[in-house]
Amino acid sequence: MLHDLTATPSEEQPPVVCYELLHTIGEGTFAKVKLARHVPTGIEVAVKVIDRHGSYRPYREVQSMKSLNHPNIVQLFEVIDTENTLFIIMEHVDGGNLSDYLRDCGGLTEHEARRVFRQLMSAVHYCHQRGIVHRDLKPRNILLDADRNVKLADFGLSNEYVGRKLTTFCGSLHYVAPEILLGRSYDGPGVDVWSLGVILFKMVCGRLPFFSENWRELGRKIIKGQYRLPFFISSDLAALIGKCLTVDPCHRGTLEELMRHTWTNAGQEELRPYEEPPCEGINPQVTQEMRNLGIEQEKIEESLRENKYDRTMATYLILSHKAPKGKGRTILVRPFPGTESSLASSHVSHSVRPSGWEIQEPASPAASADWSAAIPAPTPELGTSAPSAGPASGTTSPAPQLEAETSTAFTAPECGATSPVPQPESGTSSPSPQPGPRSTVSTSHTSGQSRAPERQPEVETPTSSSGRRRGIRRVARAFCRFWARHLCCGRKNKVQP
Ligand code: 24R
Repeated sequence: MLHDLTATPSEEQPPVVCYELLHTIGEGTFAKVKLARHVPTGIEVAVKVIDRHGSYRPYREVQSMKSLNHPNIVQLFEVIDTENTLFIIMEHVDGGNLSDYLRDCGGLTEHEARRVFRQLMSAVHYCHQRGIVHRDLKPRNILLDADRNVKLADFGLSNEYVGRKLTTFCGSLHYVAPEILLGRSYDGPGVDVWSLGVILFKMVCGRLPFFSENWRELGRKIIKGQYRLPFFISSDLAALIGKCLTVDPCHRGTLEELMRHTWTNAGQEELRPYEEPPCEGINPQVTQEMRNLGIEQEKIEESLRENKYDRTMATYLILSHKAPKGKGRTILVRPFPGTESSLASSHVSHSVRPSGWEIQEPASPAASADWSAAIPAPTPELGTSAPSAGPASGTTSPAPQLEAETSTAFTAPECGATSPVPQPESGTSSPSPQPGPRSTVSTSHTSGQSRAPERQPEVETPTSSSGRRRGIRRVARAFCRFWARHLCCGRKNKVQP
């Protein structure tokens, strides 16, 4: 049980039981996340339990989340600070995380990936608009609700970046931008864009763009921006990935450019920045429910007006967040004191909308289709392979590197950061994209679009049996499309989108 520790318990006033802690749903280096039940309402929440004496800086996470209110970002409800432990009470997202989802389904079609990526870009752009950089974007921190809508979580490594260069060496190695590995000071948004590129690559290719069993080799590949695209990737997607995975942060795509990109908006309305709904004041239906729970109106108004994130505000937000689907309701909540300076807008309004409200597209038919016809896997292409970012080519690829997902986030002190990955050899420059039997597409060092070179079929084998079958079927379908394009229309060496 988690009691309201702000109230001083006494004989007459026993501690108020706020949350019934259930089981652990996530465990990290500095924290664990438990499923809990909000006792007054019976609604499930997630409680992040942080040991205050670790090297971790918990208040940055709280400060970031207090200025965020977006349908694709996990909502903060309450902060309970004790002598040894910080409890962060948040929205519980019941569909698990993207990493597990990709493990089970062996990768997404471009259509499915587009839906996820659009929601993710909307959430990250919203953070950047409020002067916040996440710095630990990876599938494990991207949660999915029951409708497979994105809920961005874990702002434990986030920071404010407005008007300054950051120097903290942090992130998860396979998703970290080259400039961080090089120990250079960096702009916030650019490192999130790089991580988005790695995530997008992993969603569609079923493996990481940069991988090696050896950290030194891995660091070298990231710093050189050397990765290999599978043949079935469309040229628009290849171009978008290239914009993200551009080694030089000055030439890397911006989030606005990604949101306007052809691939992002194929078959969709152009993705626009999320706009906070107009503030409509405190919701009377919710305050009525709270009065029924014995909470006075004045207490509710004071808690919301002062952005207290206490038990009263939590009850309001929890009831609002789990509102029945339908017309949204809004309250006005001022940003956490001291964040005004870095906030793009002066208000954070807690609009009440069904989860995943902002970009809700019908789940793609492929997502639920049962591809019952087992299509034989294509014969793995033989031949030498250029140094690759993934497993050796010419052989059946081993399972995508899922264990790489669990590489722990690391962070070094703000100044005097030391890089755990050795510096790259001096004088090496990444080769320009070289079409050939096994193409290696390096990232362009300019913002120019690298043409996706001719690509040969390769077999990607997801781990779980059903995921493996789906993954093989997906590659087989792409293989058939590939040859159909080349056999029927006779166009050589031109990869059609
Ligand atoms: C549901 C699951 C797992 N984690 C969460 N939820 N809902 C969270 C919210 C969450 C909020 S902050 C946070 C996690 C976090 N995690 O900072 C879940 C649902 N199913 N299974 C799991 C069905 C970090 C890190 N990213 C610390 C804990 C380890 C992961």
